[in-house]
Amino acid sequence: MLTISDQFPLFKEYSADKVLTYLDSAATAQKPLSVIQAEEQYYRQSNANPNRGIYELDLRATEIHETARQKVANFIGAEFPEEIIFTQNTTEAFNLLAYSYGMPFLKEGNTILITVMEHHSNLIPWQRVAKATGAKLVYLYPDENGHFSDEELQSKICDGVKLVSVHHVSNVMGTLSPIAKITELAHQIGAVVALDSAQSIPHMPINVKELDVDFIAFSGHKMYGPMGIGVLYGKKELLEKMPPFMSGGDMIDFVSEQESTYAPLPRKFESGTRNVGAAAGLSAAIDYMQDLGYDKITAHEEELMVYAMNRLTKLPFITIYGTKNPKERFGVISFNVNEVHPHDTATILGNDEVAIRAGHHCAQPLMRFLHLTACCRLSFGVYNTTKDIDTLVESLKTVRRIMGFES
Ligand code: C6P
Repeated sequence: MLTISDQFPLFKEYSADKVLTYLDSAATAQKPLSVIQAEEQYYRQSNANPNRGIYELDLRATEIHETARQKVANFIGAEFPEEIIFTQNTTEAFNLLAYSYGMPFLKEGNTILITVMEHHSNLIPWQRVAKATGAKLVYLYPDENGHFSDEELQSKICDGVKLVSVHHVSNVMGTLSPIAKITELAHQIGAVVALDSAQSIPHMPINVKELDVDFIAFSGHKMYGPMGIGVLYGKKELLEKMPPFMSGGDMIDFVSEQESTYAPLPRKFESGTRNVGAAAGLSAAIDYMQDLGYDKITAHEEELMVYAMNRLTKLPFITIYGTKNPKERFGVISFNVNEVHPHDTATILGNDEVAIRAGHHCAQPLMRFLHLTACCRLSFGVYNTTKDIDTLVESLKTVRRIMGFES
């Protein structure tokens, strides 16, 4: 088991007299010192508007931005750095995809296929594309454990489907989607596949070649990097034929009064001043994860998941949503304290300095599918230990007591 919380300044600096039990890393991860320092160092030593000036400082800023792009490309096994488009976050990545691929290339008679487990950022943009183009938005439904049957996949990934956009790991159920089967079936019928890796990249290695997906989206802030930077990876031949999303400065080649031509990849999709400080932080986050090694990260998180499931399933007043097999869950456990509103649970835990999330988790169709209005969710990062789970369990017992139950 890793014990590395001292590499994360927030745990020391949060309070002089309180100990934080942070179990909300699926919302955003805490940052190691090296990430904080990389962003600070950029602003102290290299801050300029990249791709504009031809003086030393500007060349430094441009180099930091492009080095980060190359680092992301290597990290996820992309062939070309220009296949990496920097966005603000996963949400912007999906909007880019919806506006630059969905709007121009989909039409009436086409189907967009997603799952009922998607985060709203991989759902609302497709609703808008469907409304604007006349394409149909169709859903894959899982069983109660979050698994999709072969029959469901085979019957829905059929003629007419042009785009399949699915989660890699669900932010509520914690389960892995059957992405190999999905890409195999989708590519057989010429559909493109987009993968939401926001909740997988903090926990498992991602290789775009092995996954054979056409697009991948993720956020820097969930993988120990800063807020304000995310990634859309796309296969070069697809990105090349897509029109720009946002337009304005830096994404152009030649501009006349009525017409413009656009810059080559990746700048066609990166208009306006870029977040170079966040790119520096993201580079440092990738270094941090690589130094730690995914082998250690996955072993640590598996141990935590086994421990947490074991302790939680022994509490008679807890209902867990989705599979109880810890080997099938990554990073998150969604649950409720029986007969207690999830916001009451989260508030009482918060009073004990135990930070979890309660609500619909930006997945309202999934909540309805599970016959819930809301639930609690705990989620792990590399800094959590079994002690955090023990603290949570004690605090859950307090919830029951305060709400007037004996156990
Ligand atoms: N989920 C959670 O607490 P952004 O906000 O753009 O960085 O990430 C959006 C997003 C997309 N897909 C998945 C699977 C996600 O979990 C998230 C973010 C956070 O579950 C905040 S709502």
